[in-house]
Amino acid sequence: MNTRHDWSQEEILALLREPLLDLLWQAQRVRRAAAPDQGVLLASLLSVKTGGCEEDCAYCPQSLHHSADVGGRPELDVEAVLSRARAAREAGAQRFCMGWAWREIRDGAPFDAMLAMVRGVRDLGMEACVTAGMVTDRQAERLAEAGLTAYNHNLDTSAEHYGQIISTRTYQDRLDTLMRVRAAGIQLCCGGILGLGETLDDRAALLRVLACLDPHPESVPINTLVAVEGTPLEDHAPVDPLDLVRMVAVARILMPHSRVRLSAGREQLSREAQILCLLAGADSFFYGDSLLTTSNPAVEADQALLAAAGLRPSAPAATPVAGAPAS
Ligand code: SAM
Ligand code: DTB
Ligand code: SF4
Repeated sequence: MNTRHDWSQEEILALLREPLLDLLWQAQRVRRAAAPDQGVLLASLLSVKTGGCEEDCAYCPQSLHHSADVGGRPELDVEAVLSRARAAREAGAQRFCMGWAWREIRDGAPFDAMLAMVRGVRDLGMEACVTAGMVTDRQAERLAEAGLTAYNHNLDTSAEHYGQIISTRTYQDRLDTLMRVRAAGIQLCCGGILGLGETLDDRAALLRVLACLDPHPESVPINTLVAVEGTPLEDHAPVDPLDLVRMVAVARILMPHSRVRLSAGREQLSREAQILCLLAGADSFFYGDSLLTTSNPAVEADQALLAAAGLRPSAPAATPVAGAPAS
């Protein structure tokens, strides 16, 4: 399949505006040609360090700048995190994602603990993902040496709309971190959020930045805003699920080989809307009862969702032989 990195804003806008059934048809064709037998990647999420973040992201309940700041939960230690990772593996997750409410990684004991967590998750035979803000070149290298599979760092919206949502860092800061992560040989997990008051042009612009990265981000999380009380966006209207379906379908068409992940906001979606997203080419979702600070559909409901859609999880995490290093 011809994978492109030169999509124009007009081409992407035209796709976002296509009649829905034509768009779904195209997305499904791309999906089947690119990855005919691939199952759904189940990723579990855990907040290791919650709240008290210096950044002012308007959507986020973990920012110090908002009254919703959810600080006060103790920072988890390596053993606590690994026992949650083991439980996620038992429940069927292939990837374990760990979050820190930091503006940037700083060297020291918490970073050393992060590296131990990454090694531990990999030793369980799972993929490991970290999201912890900005990184230096050396920190990215150390994460790579620890075996980190992917680093999550979202662009969230278009460069034009970004300033309405975050003032404490720039779009370029975000892009610089993405380049450092990539240079260290770690996969990129990078996507955005619908429902931030953005226009269709902003959505197309976000997709264009992602689809013009070469290579494309290996994972593209598509979140819909969870409007948390006490954040500046608490009164934002819910996103129309069909707009999410369109966003997923266009992401699939632009980035045929990337994992497109249904992320925050899935609790607000009916079973049928989620199945439409899967038809539109989503091939991953967050799996487990909670995201970072908000809730997520129950594991049993997600097992039933996969069964109803006739889909299977992608190859389960291997149970490593005792004493053998994870590959
Ligand atoms: N502090 C790090 C950072 O911002 O990169 C990592 C954690 S941060 C919570 C991870 C991502 O969660 C954000 O980039 C954003 O896309 C998403 N997120 C946070 N709050 C959200 C909300 N209320 N609704 C939807 N997505 C949200
Ligand atoms: C991503 O794109 N979404 C996840 C994960 N990457 C880190 C986080 C969603 C957070 C939703 C709000 C919360 O639970 O605090
Ligand atoms: Fe901090 Fe990340 Fe929340 Fe922004 S999204 S306030 S950087 S935890």
